[in-house]
Formats: sequence, structure tokens, C-alpha cells
Amino acid sequence: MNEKINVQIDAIICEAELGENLLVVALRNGIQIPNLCFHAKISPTAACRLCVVKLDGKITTSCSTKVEKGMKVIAFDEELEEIRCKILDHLVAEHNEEINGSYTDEFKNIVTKYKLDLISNRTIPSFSNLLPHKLDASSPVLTYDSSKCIKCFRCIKACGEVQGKNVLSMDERGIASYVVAGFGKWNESECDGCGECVQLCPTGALVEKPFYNILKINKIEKRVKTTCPYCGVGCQMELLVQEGKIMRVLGVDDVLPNNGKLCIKGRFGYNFVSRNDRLKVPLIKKDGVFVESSWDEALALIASKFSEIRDNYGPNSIAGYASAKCTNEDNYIFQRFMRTVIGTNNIDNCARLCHSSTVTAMMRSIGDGAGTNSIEDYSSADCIYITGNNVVETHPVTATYIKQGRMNGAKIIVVDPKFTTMVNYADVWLQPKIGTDVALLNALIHVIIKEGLVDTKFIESRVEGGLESFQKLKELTNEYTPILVQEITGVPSEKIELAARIYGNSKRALICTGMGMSQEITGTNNVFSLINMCLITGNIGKPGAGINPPRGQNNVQGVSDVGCLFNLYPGYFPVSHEEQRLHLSKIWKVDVEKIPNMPGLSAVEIMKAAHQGAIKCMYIMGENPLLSDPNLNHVIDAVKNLEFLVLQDIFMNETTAYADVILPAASFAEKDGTFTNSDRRVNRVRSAIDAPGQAKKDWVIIHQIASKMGSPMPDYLNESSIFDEMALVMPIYAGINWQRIDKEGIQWPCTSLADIGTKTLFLEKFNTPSGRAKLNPIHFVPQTENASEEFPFILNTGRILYQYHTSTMSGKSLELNSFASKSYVLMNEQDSMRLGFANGDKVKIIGMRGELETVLKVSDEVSIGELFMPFHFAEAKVNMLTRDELDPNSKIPPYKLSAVKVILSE
Ligand SMILES: Nc1nc2c(c(=O)[nH]1)N[C@H]1C(S)=C(S)[C@@H](COP(=O)(O)OP(=O)(O)OC[C@H]3O[C@@H](n4cnc5c(=O)[nH]c(N)nc54)[C@H](O)[C@@H]3O)O[C@H]1N2
Ligand SMILES: Nc1nc2c(c(=O)[nH]1)N[C@H]1C(S)=C(S)[C@@H](COP(=O)(O)OP(=O)(O)OC[C@H]3O[C@@H](n4cnc5c(=O)[nH]c(N)nc54)[C@H](O)[C@@H]3O)O[C@H]1N2
Ligand code: SF4
Ligand code: SF4
Ligand SMILES: [Mo]
Repeated sequence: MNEKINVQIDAIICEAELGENLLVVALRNGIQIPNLCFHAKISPTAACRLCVVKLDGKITTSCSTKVEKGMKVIAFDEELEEIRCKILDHLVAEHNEEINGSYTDEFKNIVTKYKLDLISNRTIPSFSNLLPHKLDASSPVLTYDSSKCIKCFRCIKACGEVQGKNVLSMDERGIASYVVAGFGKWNESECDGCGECVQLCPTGALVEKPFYNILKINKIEKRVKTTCPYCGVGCQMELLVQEGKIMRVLGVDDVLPNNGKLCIKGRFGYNFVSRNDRLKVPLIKKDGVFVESSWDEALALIASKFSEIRDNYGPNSIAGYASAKCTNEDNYIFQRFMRTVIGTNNIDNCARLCHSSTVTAMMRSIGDGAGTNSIEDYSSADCIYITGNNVVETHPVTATYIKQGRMNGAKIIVVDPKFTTMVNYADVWLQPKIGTDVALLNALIHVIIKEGLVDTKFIESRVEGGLESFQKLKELTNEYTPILVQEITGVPSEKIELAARIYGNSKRALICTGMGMSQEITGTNNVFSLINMCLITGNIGKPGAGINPPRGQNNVQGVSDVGCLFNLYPGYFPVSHEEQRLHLSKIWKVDVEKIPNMPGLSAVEIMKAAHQGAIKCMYIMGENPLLSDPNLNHVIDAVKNLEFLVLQDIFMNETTAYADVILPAASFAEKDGTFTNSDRRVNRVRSAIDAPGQAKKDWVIIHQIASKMGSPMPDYLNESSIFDEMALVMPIYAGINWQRIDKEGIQWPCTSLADIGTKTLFLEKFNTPSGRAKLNPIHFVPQTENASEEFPFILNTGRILYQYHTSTMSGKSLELNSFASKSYVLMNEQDSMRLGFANGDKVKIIGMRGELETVLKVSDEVSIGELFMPFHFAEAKVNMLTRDELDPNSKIPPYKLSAVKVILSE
């Protein structure tokens, strides 16, 4: 921190830091110097010149002045106010003053403040009509109208500096200048619709398209601060509600994790909430068709079926999927219900399909499975190693911090078999063959050791077995020479050496690891190898260095924290932990013997057991396994085999068709609670509107089933009291309550009310029993499924920016769909030429377990012999092709590697 100094602005003595921006200091101290082109999130432009002040008698712009000791500033006097008035007089003359009331017009507000809304006070007649104007309405999400543009550059800098995209620039000169996207038209540019430029536009030159003619700022009934329901970044947003409907979403400035930034899904992907096809009444399947029922009838049926199956076949014949889309409070009640009312640990959530291998490896080697750092660390690291993570598309706001890091000098290494947008920002792109990461990492470690880039002090003081265990890793990796590993991975040896040097020489290297590492049958081993590299270079246990798996779903961190796992109670206590079991029995007021203490079955195992008939009944809350689970043909048979299936969702989806009862749930916008994000931050979720029809909050539904089954849960006053109970059984949440996270979330562990939470894990010791981290040397083993003569391609699956998972939410958004709404498969040009296929051909993809039809896109984003398909689209169910063979350590399925063939469809 810089030296604290005092500066005098008019009569006020202001505290400031040496070198701080003068305008910022003034505004912070309540001195409202007018400004338009300035915004705290971007560099000063000094274009509008409204913020002029007098310094030593000279007139200068305050936004471009740094404060110095003893500075005396005049911010308001007659001369300065006259200058400001003149500037505004000029600006307003060339400005189209029509406003439709759908946005807050900062410019108009200042004009009014200077009484220039009265034509009689102006000296220059309006000539806006005479100017050439550009209108660009080609983007699906926004419109630009140069007649309202004051050329403040805020949008250009929002796109470039805040989002790191640089789509916008200024065309023409002087009075005729206007903002242009790409080479001309917005829809042909690289704009991905994040809306940052709109949020920073002070005049309404850039406006959002949705509800433009309906939304009226002065008719907004509520502005509700909440957390984004899509991905695990956990962006803080404000929902603007008019006539009971969400009409706009804004990013909330000045709070982490996003500091006002959003991506297109957060900003424009919310119309699913008020769709007419939301589930509104309970449905019971009678003679093969769903019939509307009362809540009473549906809950009574569920209670009697759950009880009957539990009593006939035992509690372990029932299994539940909790939901990473639901709140901590919903999920905590779900696992309490499954454990104490049903009596089983057969509980899991989609983390199993996602980062379970990462978590397993991290738990075993460093004692915790959550990201070790904070999102803002990306902007101060000196190296960022991104592997198997398409971060620009899947965690877009995290990507903005990474790009910021790059602007601040960080070196970027991307490891991905497929091109991702982050490659454009990378110093090195390693493009290994799918499933060869262990070999690649062993080679990186080999080079790091060979070149003396090892941090022996760190190894001695913080690694179990110190240099002796390091020696074992050294011996094992000795054979993984870059030349040999080039053979295995296809990555040129020089690139391996270059990446190893960059990582090994960094003092603050962050790892960002995703599905490409975790979703393999070697998933746990992949991450062990990654942690080995991290440990021998001492790149963990300090700000800006560590390992961070950006968590997928909005609340996948939380659903696991609160114990929706087959082997762990809330707060990550193993189910074998007798002391905790006793503690739970006291809090839950049930006999300790009634809390199951043997691990249950995991997600994919549950489906296998259903297939074999051991699981008879499932309760699925907010998951869509009939599109997202691997080997779908097997899953279809499994769910058909169930005696009773309850689905609790906000929409009909691919799984509801197989249900016996469907329960309508309230969405994120209709409930209160908390989500826990990627950097362990517990954020508030707040109800903004009423749930449609008879839909109920998820926890309330579970609570009512428990009552109907004769095992009522406590009468919680509200969701906040559920949270307070969670804090009693989860030491990592013990110091958190709703009051404390009202303004900004707190990062766990937070163990007491005095604890401010934890930005960086393992500063002093690791969370293992010894307090030291463990190296786990691992040999590369080839995959169990490989390309063959019959199935010559390896299919990689994953995500795109504009759709989310099984598209139940994102697919209902016109805006998102207008960017991408159709299934496709990417194939390298050399393969397509060899096979005589052309772009746009309809193709059939056939594997050992199933087949599908889709459209071919010829692309140099994938290597020869490899294909890529997004899994979002029900029209081409990718998981017909994937395997349910599991990583033995974490039980994750290998979604990223299936052998297939491609033929033309008739
Ligand atoms: N837009 C959008 N955002 C999302 C989601 C969404 O559905 N849509 N889902 C959320 C969820 S739940 C999750 S888990 C995250 C996932 O976010 P990501 O981890 O980014 O997930 P994917 O796109 O599945 O895969 C990431 C990358 O792994 C690469 N890969 C494949 N095989 C290998 C390999 O063998 N080695 C390496 N090093 N890389 C490989 C793929 O080519 C791909 O680019 O995204 C979250 N964010
Ligand atoms: N091929 C392939 N398959 C994959 C993956 C891959 O990379 N490739 N990735 C895997 C991963 S990482 C994941 S996380 C899974 C995701 O798989 P799923 O979790 O099955 O996918 P979602 O579409 O997110 O399903 C969430 C469901 O919750 C509902 N929902 C939303 N909000 C609420 C709510 O408040 N209450 C209730 N009750 N329901 C709600 C939605 O309508 C939707 O039906 O997919 C996995 N499948
Ligand atoms: S919407 Fe986002 S990407 Fe598009 S121009 Fe605006 S800031 Fe740039
Ligand atoms: S980055 Fe994730 S949390 Fe943030 S707005 Fe986008 S989808 Fe929502
Ligand atoms: Mo995920």
C-alpha cells in the first residue's frame, strides 16, 4: 500500500494514498465533481473534460491527475462551472435527446443538473439532425445508435480493458466519429454478447435489446441483488423487476467475485424464469400419461411409496441425486432427509461427473478439494497454466481476470487437444493427444528437475518425506524425456521444454484445471501429476500460486460442502467419523444408530445398481441424467427398471418422461438461500419474484415429504435458520451467517464470527494429517479405449459459451439461441477430405454403445483423428456414445474419450 497523505479539495481535507486518482479521491469524499467518460473500472480517458479542477491556478482534468502530498485543489468555482456548462452545451447540441426511459441516462442527468434541459439556457442550437448517424441493430442482444453517443470511450474500454476482448474501436474522425464492432457490423464481429459495453454506456447509445420498449426505469418495482444461476464463478447480479417479471440483469460493481462483470448467460439468459412452460403443478403418471394432481395427493403418494420401498427392500434400495443448481439450504435438507428419514448414504450430485477426480487427488495430496486461491489472484500471478479447461467459454468472468493477469505480464500456458479462445492469449499452447496428460506432466517435471528449477526448501519444509520422496518422483520421471513424450503426446519436445521453463521459473504460478483433466479414467492420476509439478516448484500456499479447478455449476461447491455425497457428511467428515456422527445425531435429534455410517453408492454406480435391480427407487432433484449421464442406453434401461422415480425440477426435461411423479420447484429467482462459488465464497441468493403456479421451494417440498412419512423435520423459521444449523455441523462454515454475507460473500474456511474467511489455502500448513503435502509419482498408462480400424476417431465432448448443460435453462433464451442452438461435430479438414465429407454434411456417429446424427463442421480446432461435440443438444445425445467405465479412485466417467466412426447419413 502506498503512503497515506492528505489533500485539500475545496474546503475539505481528504485522506488519500499517494499517487491515487484525484477524481476518485474527491468522489469518495462526497465531492461530486461531474464526470462522464470516467468509470472506476477503466483507465482514465479525459475525453469529456467535465471533471476539470484548478491546481496551482491551472485548469486540468482531475481524472488524469495523481494526488501528491499537500495538494490543494479547487473543484468548484464560477469559472469551472462555466467551463462545464459550455462543454455540456456543445455536447447536447450534437446529441439526439430522445429517450425512451428504458435506461438510466447519466448524460441527461448532468445536463439537467446544469439546467441545460431548458432550451433557453443553451447557446448552441441543436444540429443533431444534420449529422450522419450510424445505427447498428445487428447484434441479438444490443443496439448501437451513434446519434446518442458522446464518444466517451467507456464502451471501447469496457470491452478491451474490463473484458479483455477488444472488439470495439472508433471509426471516422471528429464529430462524425462513431463506435464500430470488428470490421463493421456487430453480428459479424467477435462480440460474444457479454453486455459490459452496455452496462458502462452513460447515455443510451448502447442499449439492451430485450424488453427495450417495455422496460421503464421509473416503473421498476424492485432491484434484487442475487447470485447468477449458471456457472460456478458466482457472479453477483442485480435483477430489475417490473410487473412481477425480471426485465434486466446488471452486474454488481465493487463486490467480488465479479466486480460488475457478467457473461452473456448471466446478463441475457434469464427468460427461462418466466416461461409459460415452467412446471406449475404436481404431475402423477397414471396409465402412462401425466395427470395434474394436488400437492396433497402427490406428496401422499411419494410418502407411501418411499416408506413401502424402504420397509420392503431396506433403505439402501433408495437413492437420491441432489442438485448443484439448488441452494445450500435446499441441499442440506435433502441430505438430512436421505440420511435420517430414508436412512441411506446413497446420495450424490453432479460433482461426481465433474471434478470428483480433481477433488480426490487434491484431498489425498494436500487435504482439501477446493480451489486454493481467489479469483482476483489471476490478475497478479506471473504464470497461469490452464489445462483441460475452456475457460473463456465456461468461466467467462474468470477468463477476464486471466486476461488482466496477462496484461500485467503473466505468461499463459494452455494445454488442450482442441483450440480454445484462450490459445489466442497464450505464450505456449501444448496440444497433446486426448488422454496423455500424465506423460506430458511427467516430462514437464523431468525438465524442471533437469534444469534445476526445483524449490528444495519448499520440499524440505512442506512435503511429506522431504527430499527422499522427491527422489522417488525424480527417478520415476527420469525416463519421461521430452523426446519420448513427444512420441506419446504428439507435443513437440521444444514446446515441452519451453512450458517447463516458464512454469518452473515462476514465483507465483496458478493452475486452472478443468474437465479435460478430470473426466478420464485416469482423472485422479492426471491431477496427482499436476500437483506433483506444483509442489516441487513451491507454487502453492501463497497468494497468486496454487491449484484451482474452476467449479462447474453455480452451487456444485456448496452441494458437496453440505454433504450431498455418498461418503461424506456435511463439512467433509467421512461417514466413518463416529464423533461427528454423534454430533449430528444431537443436532438432528435422531438416534445415532439411525444415521448410516457406511459409504453409499456414487452417481453412476446408482444407475448401474438400478440396472441390476438393487436400487428400486430414486429421488432426483434438479438433475437431468437422461441427457448428462454417460452410456445413455444403459441409463434408459436402468430408470425403466425402477419401481418408483420422483423428479423435482423447474421444467420438463429428458428425464421427467420416465418419472412416476413430477414436482414443480421454485427457481433461483424465487427463493432465498446461498450458493458457494469456485473460490469457496458463500454468496446470498435472494427471491425477486413469485414462483409460478403452485411451484414450491425445493427444501419446503422435501420438508413436507418428511412430515408425510411421519418423520417431521424441525419447523425452520426460514432459510437463514437452516443455514445456522449448517454452521453448527460444518466447522468450515461455522463463522458465517446471513447478516455477515449481506454485502459480500465470505470464503470458507471461516471458523468463528471473528474470522474474515480465507482467501488463500495452506499458507502455513496443508490439511493432511501430517500438515504436509504428499507427492504421488504416477506412471503413464495408455487408455483402455483406443481408436481402432472399426472406430478410427476419438470423440471429445464439452461445452460452448452460449448453452448450458442439457439446455433446460439456456435453450429457452432467444438471445442465447440466436448465437448457437444446433448440434454439430468438429472434424479436422484432412480427415474430412480423406473421407470425402464437406462442411454441413449430415453425418451419423457410431460407437460401441450407441449412435446419433448431427451436422459436420470442418475445423482446424481439432487434431487429425479427433472429433469434438458439445453435449448440450437433445437432438443429438452425445452420451449415447460415451462410456460408464469409471476412474477407480473417484468414480468419474471418461466423457472426454470415446472411440467412434463417422459415416454420411442417408
Ligand atoms: N457455457 C457454459 N459454461 C459452463 C457449463 C456449460 O454447460 N456451458 N458448465 C459448467 C460446468 S458444470 C463445468 S464442470 C465447467 C466445465 O468447464 P471446462 O472444464 O472448460 O469443460 P469442457 O468444455 O467440458 O472441457 C474443457 C476442455 O477439456 C479439453 N480436453 C479434452 N480432453 C482432454 C485431455 O485429454 N487433456 C486436456 N488437457 N484437455 C482435454 C477439451 O478439449 C475442452 O476444451 O463449465 C461450467 N460452465
Ligand atoms: N458428454 C458429456 N456429458 C457430460 C459432461 C461432459 O463434459 N460431456 N459433463 C458432466 C458434468 S461436469 C456435469 S456438471 C453434468 C451436468 O448434468 P446435469 O446436472 O444433469 O445437467 P443440467 O442441465 O444442469 O441439469 C440441471 C437440472 O436442474 C433443473 N433446475 C434448475 N434450477 C433448479 C432449481 O432451482 N430446482 C430444481 N429442483 N431444479 C432446477 C434444470 O431444469 C435441469 O433439469 O453433465 C455431465 N455430462
Ligand atoms: S457485448 Fe461484450 S464483447 Fe460485445 S462489444 Fe460489448 S463488451 Fe465487447
Ligand atoms: S461467468 Fe458464470 S456466474 Fe458469471 S455471469 Fe457468466 S454464467 Fe453467470
Ligand atoms: Mo460440471
